[in-house]
Amino acid sequence: MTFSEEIKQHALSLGFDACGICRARDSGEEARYMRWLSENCQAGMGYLERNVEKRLDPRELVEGAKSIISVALNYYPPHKQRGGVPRFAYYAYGKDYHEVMWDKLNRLFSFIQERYPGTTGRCFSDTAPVLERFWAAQAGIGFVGKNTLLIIPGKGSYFFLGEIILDRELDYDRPIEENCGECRRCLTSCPTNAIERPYWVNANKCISYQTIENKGEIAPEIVPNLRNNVYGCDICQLVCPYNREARPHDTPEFMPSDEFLSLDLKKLLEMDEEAYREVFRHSAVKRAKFSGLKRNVTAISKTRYK
Ligand code: B12
Ligand code: SF4
Ligand code: SF4
Repeated sequence: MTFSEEIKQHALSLGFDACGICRARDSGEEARYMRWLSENCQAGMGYLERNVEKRLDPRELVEGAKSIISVALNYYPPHKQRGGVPRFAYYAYGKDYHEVMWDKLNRLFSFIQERYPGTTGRCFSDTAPVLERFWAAQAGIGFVGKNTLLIIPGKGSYFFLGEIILDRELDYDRPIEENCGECRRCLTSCPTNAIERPYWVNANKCISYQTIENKGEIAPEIVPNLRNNVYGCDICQLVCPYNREARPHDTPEFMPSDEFLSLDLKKLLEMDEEAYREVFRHSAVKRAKFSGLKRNVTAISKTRYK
């Protein structure tokens, strides 16, 4: 077995669902990325405008970078909220994925360093300027869908992505041939037309941006179209035919608590800061802060989907 195969095998033994490897190089994505910025699709996420050279070329981010090991971790929940209650996106059901990914990535990196002392590199999962979906596609894990999500054929798109960028040459995988074909379901189902064209999400219009990242008021034209989404949005994944093949994860940290699953509009409207801290103690929902969640609850309570 080659060292690259050993790395992939170890990644799976740590609970990752997919692992692929590609060369660290210039992504060649400059034109597309700069156009996305020039159309102001990043909305208020100013960090996407910074460190652009590093985002476009991982060798600018990690000194001596030669390879990118890309991994995916399933978060499709085995138990879901019941219908009719304010919806939290599936990715936010359990413990904050940054912590879970970080722990697993570091364990994979320790394995590599034990086998090859002197190897240097860094682990990432949504923590740095890295085009994570692009590299996952280059590493052959899946393909980028028209909703811009990384889709793994036979498994769907409910996966977190992470990388180890390191200074060793490895054996490289190839991108896969699959693509969305004629399907446009995500484009026609997005309630706010945030997927303005295939492979193009304008964050200003995206419910996920408005309910998680936006620190001000939710844009008034978005409020009537929030549906029941109180934190994040999964609509462009729920309608995707590839997600018919999604299977529940078995990562204990992502299991939702009974308290979380019992939340309804009344409980959310009445929730005080102490209860919020208790229910969402280790959760990614903390990102919106108590005031952000309250803002979202108030907004959806005014729509016809309550
Ligand atoms: C900013 C951001 C957002 C923004 C903007 C989303 C967007 N589509 O760009 C907002 C807040 C809206 C958002 C929402 C969500 N996000 Co987000 N987000 C990010 C973040 C931090 C950066 C993404 C980015 O650089 N966007 C800029 C655009 C231009 O780049 P891009 O979409 O990656 O596309 C590039 C390549 O894919 C490339 N490309 C590659 N192949 C192909 C093929 C063709 C034909 C074309 C045209 C293009 C193309 O084009 C782009 C380069 O110019 C990443 C983490 C990271 N560092 O990558 C997480 C990340 C993308 N998000 C993630 C998740 C889970 C979500 C949500 C599902 C959460 C939710 N349920 O609410 C939604 C999904 C909404 C959606 N349809 O994208 C996951 C996605 C996992 C996956 N399977 O793809 C990531 C990777 C975090 C992680 N580590 O797991 N997100
Ligand atoms: S996450 Fe929701 S609002 Fe954003 S692009 Fe997908 S369907 Fe549209
Ligand atoms: S819904 Fe259709 S077009 Fe959209 S990502 Fe899935 S397969 Fe591609």
